[in-house]
Amino acid sequence: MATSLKPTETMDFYDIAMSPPASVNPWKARLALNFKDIPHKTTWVPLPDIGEVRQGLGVPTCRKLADGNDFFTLPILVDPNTNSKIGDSFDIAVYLQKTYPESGAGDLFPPQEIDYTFDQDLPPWAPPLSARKEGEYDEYSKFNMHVDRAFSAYVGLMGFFLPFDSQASKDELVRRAGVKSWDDFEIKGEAREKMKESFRLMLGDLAKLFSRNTTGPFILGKQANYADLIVGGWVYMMHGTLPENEWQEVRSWHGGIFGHLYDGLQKYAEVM
Ligand SMILES: N[C@@H](CCC(=O)N[C@@H](CS)C(=O)NCC(=O)O)C(=O)O
Repeated sequence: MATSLKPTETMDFYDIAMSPPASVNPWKARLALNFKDIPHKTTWVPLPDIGEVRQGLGVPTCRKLADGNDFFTLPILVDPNTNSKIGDSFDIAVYLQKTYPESGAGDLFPPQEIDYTFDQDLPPWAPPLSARKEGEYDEYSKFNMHVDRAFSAYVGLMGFFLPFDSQASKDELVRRAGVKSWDDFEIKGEAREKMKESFRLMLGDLAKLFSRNTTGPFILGKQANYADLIVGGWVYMMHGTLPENEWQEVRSWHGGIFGHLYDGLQKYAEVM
């Protein structure tokens, strides 16, 4: 049932405990919540506890590990106004748009052609992306998948700097990756510079989408939509992880497109 009004009761939003928040899919959802002006409160879940929390809430998984087992992920949104629980960032954006169409800054999914593609496979260690059925906002869903693939190829530049709240979270990722210690995640020296250059080139391709409309900072100009928030999730992850000098470098690439996107989305980035 769609209501045109802003919801009255505060929603519960679950994100992975990090300071600053630096998890890409929760960032996409947070930007969408603020875009739709939704009152919400964040519960910070330590990475090793995500499975217990997700199962406790009774939210089915939306992603599988490479071996076919369930992968317990965040974000989750619980909306007491409609008794709904949603456990995928794309579904959260669709839910907010359909349930509260008139709330906040407008339509998250205006019809548009978003013709960016990135067709390389995911890195071998990455769990497959969530599969989606076609039928709803397909142009955006496809874009989400291509953007996730593109950035996942370079997430190695960020992983070592994830600002986890606890050693236990780091230990869990070390265990999963089968490496000896957290330090093994660091990519440095020449290998880092090479990867950064390739990352810059990938971003150059994506930047083309943002330079079609020169009134910026968003794809369609001054008004953001969910495609900007998808890229925004990654930009906020970069900001939360990359060393300051590298963040400044990335901000300045391609005429500052990604720096302007970060600044333009600040009004939807409040952490509640
Ligand atoms: N398709 C899901 C994917 C969610 C996802 O992969 N979340 C990651 C963080 S960005 C996660 O919770 N990882 C938990 C872990 O690695 O243990 C969505 O968009 O919400």
